[in-house]
Amino acid sequence: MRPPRLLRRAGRRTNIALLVVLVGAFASGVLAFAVGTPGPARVTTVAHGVFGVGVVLLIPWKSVVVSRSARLHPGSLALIALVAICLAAGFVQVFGGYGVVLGVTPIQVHVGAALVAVPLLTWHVVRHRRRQGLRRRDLSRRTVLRTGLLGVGAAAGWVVLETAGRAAGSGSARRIATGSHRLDAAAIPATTWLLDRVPDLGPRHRVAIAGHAWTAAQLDELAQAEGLSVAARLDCTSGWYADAVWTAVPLDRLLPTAGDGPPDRARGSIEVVSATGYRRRFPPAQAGSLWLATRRDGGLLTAGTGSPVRLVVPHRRGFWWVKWVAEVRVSPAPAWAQPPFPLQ
Ligand code: HEM
Ligand code: HEM
Ligand SMILES: Nc1nc2c(c(=O)[nH]1)N[C@H]1C(S)=C(S)[C@@H](COP(=O)(O)O)O[C@H]1N2
Ligand SMILES: [Mo]
Repeated sequence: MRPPRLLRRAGRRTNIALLVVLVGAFASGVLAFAVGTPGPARVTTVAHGVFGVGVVLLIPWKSVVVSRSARLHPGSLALIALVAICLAAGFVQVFGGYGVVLGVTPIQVHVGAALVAVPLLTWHVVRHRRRQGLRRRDLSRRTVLRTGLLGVGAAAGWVVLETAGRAAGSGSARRIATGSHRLDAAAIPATTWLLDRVPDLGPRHRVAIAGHAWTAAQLDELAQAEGLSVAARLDCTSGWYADAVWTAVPLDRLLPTAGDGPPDRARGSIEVVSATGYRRRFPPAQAGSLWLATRRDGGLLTAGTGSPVRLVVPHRRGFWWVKWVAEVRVSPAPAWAQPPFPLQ
């Protein structure tokens, strides 16, 4: 069957355009996980949505490319399935909201499918490499115009979806800049990043802060006595956020001041280490906004959510909020000397 006129030019440039939007979606997705401040987060998730819609818009053209193929490779069929799952889960996250079905959340399915798709797509592109490559003609005015049309179409498609989602009263209207949906603080799930486990910390647990051992009760008493607390939003990359008031002591109250410490303190980092080994580094200048918390909304923390002491870091995504804190140390290594995301 001959494809309709509009789709007849499907071919090499369709594949290149698809590669560009897929790489853009992947990169903006990873970035969306890293940013926590509203402005940049908004830009990132909107860009991500537009790239995602771009993938959807190319489906008719790519279908023509595929239909011309004499044989379908199993790896390519798996790729079709993965991209379909990724797209579906992305829309469920945006319009359906956060939820756990059969033990998984939409974002877990979304990112999981995207990660598995990466090696398959790489293989696909390598396998078909002889049919590809940019040519001089690709920079012609017509092609540039078509590329521009794809961009405009994707942006318009995103606006239509957003508008429809809002008009229909879907969850999309209430999500915040990072894309997360609201949960009641009392309903916060005990969340681990990847493979971390809730440790069994007995009453003898101590938090070593710059070499000095503190009991959780001492930290709690200090915070209560001085009325120290911080209102902060826990925004997890699994697609939810919750607002709460944390009874907590900021680290600049507990660490030696710059004058007392070794001279490299300003250049090094503050490393917060969990009893499980999970850890994150922060610039020393941020000590005042790193809070060691013992209570959430007045009640002691539960085992799953970091008891007896956890870190609270306003304006940073949840994976920075180290739970079950065992040690806070000033380290000569800079704050960027760590994987961008935890590995456990
Ligand atoms: C969503 C991602 C993609 C899917 C699901 C997909 C799927 C397919 C399928 C099913 C075929 C038919 C042949 C086969 O089974 O291998 C095919 C052909 C092909 N694909 Fe893809 N593809 C994707 C992305 C890409 C990208 C990013 C490129 C390169 C930049 C590419 C380049 C090609 C080429 C060159 C062919 C052969 C076309 C021909 O024989 O004329 N594909 N693709
Ligand atoms: C090829 C890979 C990917 C594609 C095609 C894709 C596509 C999409 C689509 C279509 C949406 C719905 C957008 C909307 O309706 O506004 C979405 C949402 C989302 N995706 Fe992806 N995505 C990909 C990879 C990733 C990765 C790797 C991450 C994170 C590491 C990620 C994180 C998110 C988040 C947080 C949302 C919700 C954003 C919002 O609420 O606006 N995505 N994605
Ligand atoms: N030790 C440790 N701390 C951790 C994690 C972890 O896996 N291990 N997960 C982080 C992530 S991804 C989030 S969103 C928050 C979740 O806190 P909650 O269990 O109170 O919801 O804790 C953070 N702190
Ligand atoms: Mo998280």
